[in-house]
Amino acid sequence: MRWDIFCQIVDNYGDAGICWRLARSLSSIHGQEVRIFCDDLPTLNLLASGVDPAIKARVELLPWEASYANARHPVQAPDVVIEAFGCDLPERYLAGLFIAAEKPIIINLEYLSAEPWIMEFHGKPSPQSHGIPKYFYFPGFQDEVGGLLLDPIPLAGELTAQNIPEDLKSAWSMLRPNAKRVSIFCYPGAPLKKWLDDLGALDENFDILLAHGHAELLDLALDKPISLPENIQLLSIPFVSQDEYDWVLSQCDFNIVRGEDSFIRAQLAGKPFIWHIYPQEDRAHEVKLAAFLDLYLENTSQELRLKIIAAMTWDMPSNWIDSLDAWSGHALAWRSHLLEKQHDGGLAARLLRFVG
Ligand code: TRH
Repeated sequence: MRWDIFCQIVDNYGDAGICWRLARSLSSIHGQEVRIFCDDLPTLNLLASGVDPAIKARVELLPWEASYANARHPVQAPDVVIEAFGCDLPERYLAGLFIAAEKPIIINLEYLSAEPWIMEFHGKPSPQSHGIPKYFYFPGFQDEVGGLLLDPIPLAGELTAQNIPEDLKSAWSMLRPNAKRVSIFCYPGAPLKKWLDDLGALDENFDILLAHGHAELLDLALDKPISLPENIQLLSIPFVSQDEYDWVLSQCDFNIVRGEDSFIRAQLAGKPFIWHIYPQEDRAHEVKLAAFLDLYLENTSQELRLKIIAAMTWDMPSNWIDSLDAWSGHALAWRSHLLEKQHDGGLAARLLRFVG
């Protein structure tokens, strides 16, 4: 089938990240013909840049305006149109669909959530005055919902440890063999300085890999170097491609992630992590985090459960780090559980069945 994915970048990288991951799964694993129309092509290209050229060549990455041409070629209406995160389709594109002989199916791809209410809303029609069929599609963890974007499923960390991506060689050459490795990709507002100070009071070495732009969060780039204890080494890494970032997650002992794509990647990496969930004004993110923790911690001991909840809500590491080994074991078990639950191929495969 032919798919058009519409991606409007609200802020950050998540919108492009999700669209790219979905497009590559549909094309390279399921043999679909996919185009992405995006209002910020450079960001999309950046995320997709590290991938095997054969995979990239299978997906057309196009500017938003390129979709207008469809108005002149209604015959070329695709089979499926995806509105990522409810973005509005361009009027001129929609006009082309109105006069197309065969109407596509429109999918409103929603934000990921672990909340149980999505089970009731997933797959429901969203009737439109123009009559083209449109449905809500909710990604999620439960069997009844739209699944998770799994591809490419990362290999276990030790298998890929030698394949250091070019962009990361310099940072990797600074890593200390006796240090725990932590990656940080979070939103402004996280109590990072206090968190690192607390880590610094522990009797262990930590190498901290700061994602692009995060040195600024610590004022490092402003020539106001913060002083940290010697057991902490801060290393900034550049913005790398999506595959390379996935690799970083699999090579660390602990990750701080955010948004929804890096959140799933941290789980597939099989490592303990803090999910710095996208903060919303009405505090809806707290409900979302609690819903995820209910699933994630279902089979853990009460002690580990309390420690992980503390860590995820930014309690200081000294209060939970003694559970890191147990958490590492849990993270691996959770990875296996996720892959088992999504053995049907996850989001891309479920979406194909849904529209098929
Ligand atoms: O960038 P984000 O904060 O995106 C967010 C979320 O999607 C959020 O739900 C949404 O409401 C908001 O955007 C508008 O976090 P996320 O989802 O983890 O996406 C980051 C993407 O960037 C992910 O695909 C990984 C990728 N990435 C790289 O490719 N290279 C890098 O160096 C880094 C740090 C990330």
